[in-house]
Amino acid sequence: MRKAILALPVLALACGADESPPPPALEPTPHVVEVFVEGLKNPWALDFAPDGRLFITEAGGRLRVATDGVLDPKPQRILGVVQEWQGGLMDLAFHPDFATNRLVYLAYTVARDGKGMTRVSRFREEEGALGAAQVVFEGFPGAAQNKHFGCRLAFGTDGKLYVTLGERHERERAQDLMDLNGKTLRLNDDGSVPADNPFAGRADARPEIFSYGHRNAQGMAVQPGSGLIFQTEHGPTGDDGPGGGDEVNIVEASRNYGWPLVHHRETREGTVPPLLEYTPALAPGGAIFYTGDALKGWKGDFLFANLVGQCLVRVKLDGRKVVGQEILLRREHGRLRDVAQGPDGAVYVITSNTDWGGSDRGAATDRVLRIR
Ligand SMILES: [Ca+2]
Repeated sequence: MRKAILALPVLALACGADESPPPPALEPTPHVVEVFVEGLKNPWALDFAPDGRLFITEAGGRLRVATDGVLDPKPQRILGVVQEWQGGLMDLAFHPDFATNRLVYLAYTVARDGKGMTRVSRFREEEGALGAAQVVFEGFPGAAQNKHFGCRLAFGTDGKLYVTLGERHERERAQDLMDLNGKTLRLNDDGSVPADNPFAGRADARPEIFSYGHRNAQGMAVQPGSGLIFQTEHGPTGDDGPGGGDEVNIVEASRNYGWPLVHHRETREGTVPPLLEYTPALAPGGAIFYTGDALKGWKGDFLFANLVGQCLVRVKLDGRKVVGQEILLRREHGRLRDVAQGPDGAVYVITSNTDWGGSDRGAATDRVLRIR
C-alpha cells in the first residue's frame, strides 16, 4: 500500500510534460538492413573519407578504419583521451580539403585539474597513420561530474568549423556569454576566431560563440542548398527539468536556444523555440542530410540516430518547414548513436549497446549497420 503511494510522485516526474504531437507520418520506406562492421567497443561517431574508407571513433580513445567493410585490426590510439561516463573520444570530421591536406579533426575529453573538458585537435594522416595532434580548441573547464560534453563537429558551407559544447550539467552556464559551455562555437580551420563572429569585439562575451542556450547538442548537419545548420539536442532528464523535450534546432548566429530559461515547447521573448520537439525522450545523437539517390525519395531529408528511442528518424523538409517524419529500425538493434551516408548511397548507423547506457544489456560488441 505504502509502495503504491510513493510511486505516484515518481511517475509524475517521469512523465513531467505532455507527449508531443508527431509530425505527419511519411509513407514507410521498404529497406534491408545488413551488418557492415562488427567488433566495436563503445563507438561514438562514423564518417566516410572522400576516398571511401570508413572512419569510426570509439569513446575509449581508439580510431578505427574500415576499408570495404573490413575493419583494420590495428586501432590508432589518440593520446590524452580520458573516458569517463559521457566523455571520451567523440566526433570526427574531415577537413573540406582532406583529399589534398589529409587533415582529420577529432573531439575528445581531456583532464584539467581533475575535471574533464572537451578539446578539438586536428591530425594529418600520413601513410595511413595519424600524425601528432595539433590543438585547434584547447577546451574550456567545466563541472567535476562527467556529463554533457557535446561534442559534434561540422564544417559549414562558409568553410568554418562548428563545435557543439554541452553545459556540463550546470544549467546556468548555457546563458553565460563569458562561458563556452552550452554553446555552438565557430572557428577557423586552425582554431583562430573569425573576425565576423557574432560576438567578436564585445567585452561581455566570448568571440568564439556562434549560438547559446544549448543543453547538450550531439548531432549537427548542414542543409544542402541553404547552408543552414541543423542540430539535435538532448532535453532534460528529470533531475534538471521535466523529462523529454529533445530538440531539433536550426542554429543561427547570435541566437539564444533557451536552455535553461525555457525547454520543451515553451516560448519566451528572445529565445528560439525548437523546430521539432520530442517527449518522451528519444535521446538524439548524430545527424546527416541525405544527398543520394539509392534510397528513393530521401534526397534532402534530415536523418538522426537515437539512443533511448532506439531508432533512426527521417524528417522531410521544405527549406525550414517540416513536411513529415518516418521512424525506422525502432527497437530492432538497440541504441543508435550516429549516422553517415556511404559512397554507395546507402545509410550507415552505429549501435551503442556497449556504452555506459547500454552495458546492462550485456552486448558483447557494437556494429555498423547498412540500410539500403
Ligand atoms: Ca531549446
